[in-house]
Amino acid sequence: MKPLAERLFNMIEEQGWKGSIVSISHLAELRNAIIGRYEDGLIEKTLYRKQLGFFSFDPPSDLSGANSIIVVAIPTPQMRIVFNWQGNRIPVIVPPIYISYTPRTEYVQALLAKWLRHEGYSISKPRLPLKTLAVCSGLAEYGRNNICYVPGMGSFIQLVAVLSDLPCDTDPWREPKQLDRCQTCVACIRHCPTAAITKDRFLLYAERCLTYHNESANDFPDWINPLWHHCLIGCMRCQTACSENSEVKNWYKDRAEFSEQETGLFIKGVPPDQLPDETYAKMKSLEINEDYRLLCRNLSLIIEQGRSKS
Ligand code: B12
Ligand code: SF4
Ligand code: SF4
Repeated sequence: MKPLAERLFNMIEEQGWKGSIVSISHLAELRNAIIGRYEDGLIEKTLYRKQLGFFSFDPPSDLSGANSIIVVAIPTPQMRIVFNWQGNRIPVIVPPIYISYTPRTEYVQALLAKWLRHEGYSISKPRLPLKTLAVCSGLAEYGRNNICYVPGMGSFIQLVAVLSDLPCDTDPWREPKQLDRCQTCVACIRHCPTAAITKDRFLLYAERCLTYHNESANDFPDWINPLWHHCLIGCMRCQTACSENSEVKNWYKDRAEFSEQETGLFIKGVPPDQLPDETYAKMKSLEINEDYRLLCRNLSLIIEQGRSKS
């Protein structure tokens, strides 16, 4: 009989995913990678509070004898949604992971829980920095854009983790590693509209990242040029510019099309409960975690750009 961890990773690979397992003793290093940098003043205060404050680096209280952290990368395409407006069909991209983010996480965690339960083990759901975990577990490597890449999947992945009492016999933990390709490349620096990626340090200036701002309901700072927005949410510039993504960068799933009338309702910001039933159902079926009003605002910006170009 093959060792348990090997059988677990066979099951993960049968799903088309890739995974790794490290000892739970590395919670301290994960803490230091984030909180250490924050305490050294390298992470901006507001961004830390809003985006990173939810992490927990303590052993789980709902799982005694936790031994390991399992991390999985799931290949995830971009989604394309078509909006009809003033006689034009306008395809708008939703970057990988935004659509069905929570159901995908829950599905992966439930499958791991079921498989492990059958073998006599349990899981707990962590709140950990998943890129640091994926890279230090050997599953992924960092690009200069601070996004992580898995061989054969590029950066078009969603990361999911669980804590488990499954023993971790071989521990592949390592120091963070950068893609070799970055040694001779600066494409993401050149294509990043906001100068969030720089040569002066590896750590992203995340407070400048367009995604940080268009995921927020706050007004945009003055220095953001509205023409920079090109996705319904988030930004794809540093991922599509990257040669490491050449195999996946044209991977889209067409998800929905909204008529001229429906698009008009979104642009006006008509509240979800006042949308026609069919439009509401279509919008809900997208399973985008983000706030509806925020998506309407971002869509208006993209449509407005089309107008200013024509
Ligand atoms: C907070 C957050 C954000 C914030 C802040 C991003 C940031 N860089 O911190 C904002 C809103 C800006 C954001 C944006 C995006 N995000 Co986000 N985000 C997260 C979240 C919740 C935490 C990320 C985190 O740990 N940040 C803290 C910083 C300090 O860690 P870090 O970025 O890994 O930085 C490390 C390196 O810089 C390293 N380092 C420092 N110096 C050096 C030097 C060398 C040589 C090396 C090798 C390393 C190294 O040390 C740091 C700590 O380990 C995770 C989900 C999760 N639970 O982990 C998703 C997550 C990271 N996001 C994700 C995605 C997809 C995105 C976007 C691509 C969305 C989009 N635009 O479409 C962008 C990418 C922007 C970018 N270039 O990073 C995915 C990443 C998938 C992937 N392929 O990597 C995640 C993992 C969600 C998921 N479940 O899959 N995100
Ligand atoms: S674009 Fe170039 S520098 Fe940036 S992550 Fe990709 S390979 Fe590295
Ligand atoms: S997601 Fe966009 S704004 Fe953020 S680092 Fe990448 S290119 Fe720059």
